[in-house]
Amino acid sequence: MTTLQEYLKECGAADSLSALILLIAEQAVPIREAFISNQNYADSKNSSGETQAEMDTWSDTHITNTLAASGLVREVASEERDEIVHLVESAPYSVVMDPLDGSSLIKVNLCVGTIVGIYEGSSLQAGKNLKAAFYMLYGPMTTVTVSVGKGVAIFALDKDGVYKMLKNNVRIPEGNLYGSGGIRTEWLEKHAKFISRIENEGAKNRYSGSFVADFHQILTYGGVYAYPPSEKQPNGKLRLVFEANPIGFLAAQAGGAISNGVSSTLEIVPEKIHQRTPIYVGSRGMISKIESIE
Ligand code: AHM
Ligand code: MG
Repeated sequence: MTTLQEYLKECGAADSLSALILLIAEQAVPIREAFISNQNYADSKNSSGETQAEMDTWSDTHITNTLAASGLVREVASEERDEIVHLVESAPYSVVMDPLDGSSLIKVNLCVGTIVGIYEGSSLQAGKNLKAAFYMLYGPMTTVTVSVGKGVAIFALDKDGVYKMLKNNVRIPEGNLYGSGGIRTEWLEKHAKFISRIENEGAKNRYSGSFVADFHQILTYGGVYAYPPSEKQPNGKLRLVFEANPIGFLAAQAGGAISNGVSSTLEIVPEKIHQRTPIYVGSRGMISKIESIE
């Protein structure tokens, strides 16, 4: 069975890029081990004003320290830090990350994950410029879903600590699942129309509260994950740099798409690190439908 390391080589990824992906993916082991002693919320808030879970800060510190020691990274932009962390100025890569996505689900032992994007050069670039994007999922298995611009592949960590391929050439089927964040009574008309249209066409609701896990379901079965805008949050809840861009890159590489409801978020050059964006990500048909509604 092809290992993650072999796959990256087959894709023609630069050795330094492969080394960086493997290094971050290996951190799934200590992150998993840390869940048991970091079950609670911390007394701190992140830059978006959300209360941090102990695992948010633990994973952020752990991965950032690992990247600092690697010598491969110029900048780290993390959902859990106000500012970009500057490491080695001459290093080739910048890492953007949500160190622990879905952290409200830790207490209930549902699936959460780590989302990562890697750019050459600086961290504030359009998502279409990503050199690699991947996420680790801490579910019944520990998996990595990865793209270096040559499609998408999924790997599972075995008992010897090696990622072995589960699936190559992943394509998002059109599918019929949807998961939408926000509160129904606060949805704007366009989003409400979209959801009622797809429900009338037979779409079934599945939403866990972990973007990365919900996206993985959409990647597998097809459909759409949405976190829409509202009057109170005109740009929705999720962040362009750490969440939309890496996941959108993977969706596009799997034949799907990501949109803010009007156009692709992969084209947007971020103006600030914690910029939010409405998100619709999934199969192409679903994204065309939301974009076609006035
Ligand atoms: P997090 O990065 O702090 O975990 O927040 C983002 C999460 C997403 O994983 C998830 O889809 C969404 O927020 C859930 O929000 P809500 O509880 O409003 O549905
Ligand atoms: Mg998140």
